[in-house]
Amino acid sequence: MPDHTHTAPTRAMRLGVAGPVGTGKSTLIATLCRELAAELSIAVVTNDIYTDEDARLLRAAGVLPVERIHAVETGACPHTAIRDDVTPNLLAIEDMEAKFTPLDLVIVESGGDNLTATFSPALADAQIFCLDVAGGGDVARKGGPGIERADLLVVNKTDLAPHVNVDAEAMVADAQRARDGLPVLALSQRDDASVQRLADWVRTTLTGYRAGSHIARDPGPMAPHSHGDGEPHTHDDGVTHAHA
Ligand SMILES: Nc1nc2c(ncn2[C@@H]2O[C@H](COP(=O)(O)OP(=O)(O)OP(=O)(O)O)[C@@H](O)[C@H]2O)c(=O)[nH]1
Ligand SMILES: [Mg+2]
Repeated sequence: MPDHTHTAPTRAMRLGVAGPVGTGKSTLIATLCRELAAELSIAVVTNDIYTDEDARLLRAAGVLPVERIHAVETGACPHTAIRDDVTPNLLAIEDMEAKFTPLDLVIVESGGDNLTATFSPALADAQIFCLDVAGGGDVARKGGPGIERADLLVVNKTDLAPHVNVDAEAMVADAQRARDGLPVLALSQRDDASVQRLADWVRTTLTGYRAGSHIARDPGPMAPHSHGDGEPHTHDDGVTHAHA
C-alpha cells in the first residue's frame, strides 16, 4: 500500500476560485484581499481566456499592490489552464512566490466556465466553486464536480434573490443536499456577516493546510497519477484502482 501520509507544507496555500461566467469570482477575491491583506501576505493569479480583464478589475479595486496581481491569458477553455496543463499557472505562482516571499496565500481565479471546470489538485490546495442566485434557483440542482465536491460552494449575490424571483434559502438547501456535508455559504457583498463567514472559512482552511490536516482533493475525475508498486489501493474519496 503506497504511503499517503502528508507532512505540513511550507509554501503558501493555493486557493482556486472557479464557477460560471459572471457569478462574482473576481469580486469575491477582491473582498478576500480586502479582509485578509492586513494579516496575510497575498498574491492573485487570474486566468482570462482572451484578455486580462479580471486582473484589471482587481487592480482597480485597490485591495492589493498592483504588482501582486498577475494575469495568465489562457487562450483556451478554462479546463486546459486549471486542470489539463497547469504549467503556465504554476510558473506564474512560482514567479509571485519568488518576488513576494514569504507569501501566505495565492488566490487563482479560473476563467468563467459552465458547470464543469474544477482545479487540478496539482494547482489548487483548496477550491471554492461560485454560483449566483441570478443564474437561476435550479442551478444548484444541476450538479457537477464543483457544486458537489469543491471544498466550499458559494451561493453568491443573495441580495439579488428577490429581484430575480429566486428563493435563496431553497437554493442553499438544494446545494447542501448535493454536497453530502461539505460546506455551502450564502454570500452577498451587501451582507457583512456573510463576508466575515467567507474570510473565516479561508482562515480555518489555511490553518488546516499549515498543520497538514487539509489535503488537496480532486473534485473531478481523478487526475492521472502513478505509484511505484502498481498495487490496487483506495483513496480518501473511496476510489479504488490499480496502476499497471
Ligand atoms: N448585487 C450584487 N452584485 C454582485 C455581487 N458580487 C458581484 N456582483 C456583481 O456581479 C458582476 C460580475 O462580478 P465579477 O466579480 O466580475 O464576476 P466573475 O465571476 O469574476 O466574472 P467572469 O470573470 O467574467 O466570469 C459585477 O457587476 C459585480 O459587481 C453581490 O454580492 N451582489
Ligand atoms: Mg472575473
